[in-house]
Amino acid sequence: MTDVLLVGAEELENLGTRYLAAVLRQHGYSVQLAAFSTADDADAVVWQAKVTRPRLIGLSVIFQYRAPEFLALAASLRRALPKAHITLGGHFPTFAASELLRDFPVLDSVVRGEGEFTLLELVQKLDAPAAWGSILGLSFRQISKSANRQIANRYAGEIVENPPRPLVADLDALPFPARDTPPQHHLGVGYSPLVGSRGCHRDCTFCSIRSFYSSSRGKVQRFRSVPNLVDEMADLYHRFGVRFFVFNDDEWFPAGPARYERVAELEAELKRRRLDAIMSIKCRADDVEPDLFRRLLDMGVVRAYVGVESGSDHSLQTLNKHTTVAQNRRALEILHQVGMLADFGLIIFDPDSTVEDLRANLDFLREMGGTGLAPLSFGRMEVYAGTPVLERLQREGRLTGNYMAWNYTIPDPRVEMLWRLMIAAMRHRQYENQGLAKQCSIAYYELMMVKYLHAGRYDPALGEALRDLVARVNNHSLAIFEEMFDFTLHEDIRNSALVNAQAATWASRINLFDMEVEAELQNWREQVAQRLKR
Ligand code: B12
Ligand code: SF4
Repeated sequence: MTDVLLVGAEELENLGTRYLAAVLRQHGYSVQLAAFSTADDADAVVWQAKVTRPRLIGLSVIFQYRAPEFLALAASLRRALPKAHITLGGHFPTFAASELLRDFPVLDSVVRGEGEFTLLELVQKLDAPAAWGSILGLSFRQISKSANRQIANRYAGEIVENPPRPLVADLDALPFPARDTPPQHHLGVGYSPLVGSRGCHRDCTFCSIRSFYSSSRGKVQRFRSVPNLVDEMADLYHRFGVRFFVFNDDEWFPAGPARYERVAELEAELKRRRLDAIMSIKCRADDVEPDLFRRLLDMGVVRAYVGVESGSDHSLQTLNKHTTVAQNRRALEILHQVGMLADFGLIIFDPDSTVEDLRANLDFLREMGGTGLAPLSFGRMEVYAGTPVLERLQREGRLTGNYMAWNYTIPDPRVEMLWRLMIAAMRHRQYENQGLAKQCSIAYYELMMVKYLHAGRYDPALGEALRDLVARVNNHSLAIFEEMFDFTLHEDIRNSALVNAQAATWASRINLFDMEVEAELQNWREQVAQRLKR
């Protein structure tokens, strides 16, 4: 029997559940982790629950689009363990706590915001429901003892939303995330996600990070001290041989000149500890400066994901990004000059996109993607719970669906049609894990691993071949996109037979191209794997 079972996506090691587990264990509770990365994992999770018989099961719902899968899992867990307390935590439940408790009687509670100390207090007071009203950050359904185990009666219970819990003021005071199993490996290289900070100093309209943290009292963006961060890196390096640190911070830098001080301190600390490792970070375009990024590359930061978001100044304004296209262009150019892998994604469809925005985005993609220095990533803004754009579209009466999954239509029918054509033809290539774009992205990671961790086995021809292949994929996507753009502007988009026939042609051209290039990419990856094995 265990006290707590924590369930979450494990595409990368889940840091949320690992931080929660570490704090609970520090206070003497036994905790197990379970992976629920796709709906297919449900049976294994239920089995693990039956074997370990936890008193509390916590589900980590950080991705809103997966909420239905987690709720179906909660129902199966309830059937398997009628007496266990089932709670949810993470981004989506934080903003939809009352609705979820109202609509899903299998749930006992929702932990809102940062979960470590709310969950701890809940576990401590699990057998004293009368005391739950004092647990900051908790939402729960108050139910009478007789109704307690009868799901049908649970709808009757009043939903109580306790005041929020203040943010963790000192991240150094948290224990390191629990790493029960060896890290994930790719081509023999161990890699681990970690965070050096929580929160972000900006407030883009499509992002819930700001409201997630600012719904509680405290400073929204907080940093671990450099020695504390490097202690964790050194532990992973020495204990598990981790050589690749993937920073999942929303925004890796503090605002303004403070970023120089933090980088200098980290550089000194990494040197002192002699960690021969590489890193990947996420940042904003206005963080990028040549001197800073040259220094970062020297320290082992080989990849930066830059939140570029748009190639249209109008869209950058409506997204409240506080950056310009010129800054975006400059950031990517600096990264290319410095030689750091520069990944970026564009939200080319949003509730305010116009034909002019689309044109500007296509031009930007051509300029930046034609080089093949990174696979292109572009998509539509999804309206997540807790975002400023959700509030606005709600006020404007523009949303369809419900709190589980909101949807909207772009006012200009040509732009809306372009989005529909794009997703119909490019879904696999752009958005699925096995699709060419994602596979190209992984190939670039592999290139970084040989180049920086096995320099003796690196051949620049490998880099050129990958760049050429990625440029061909990018240019193919762009050529089809241009055709779609012309089609929506000049043809009768109300003629559904014509639209469907054209969509089918694009889809089959993409499939044929992808089959050929996927085989080529596979070849390239085998060569890299061979080199790493030598
Ligand atoms: C790492 C990461 C990923 C990883 C996967 C991680 C994994 N576990 O497998 C990858 C790169 C694969 C990924 C992909 C995607 N991601 Co992502 N990702 C993140 C990121 C950057 C960090 C998560 C993290 O480690 N946080 C640090 C930990 C400590 O915080 P935490 O998880 O929030 O946990 C705390 C609280 O939430 C709470 N809590 C969480 N779970 C639980 C459970 C219980 C029981 C309790 C009590 C409390 C609790 O307590 C924890 C400790 O304080 C977040 C942004 C963020 N800051 O969280 C985005 C984020 C979660 N991702 C997001 C999105 C949109 C995606 C994608 C859909 C993007 C895309 N278009 O493809 C995909 C979907 C992936 C999938 N397969 O389902 C959005 C989610 C928005 C939403 N509301 O749905 C976020 C919030 C980014 C953003 N700025 O909007 N992602
Ligand atoms: S800069 Fe990034 S993390 Fe910060 S609010 Fe904007 S999108 Fe979210």
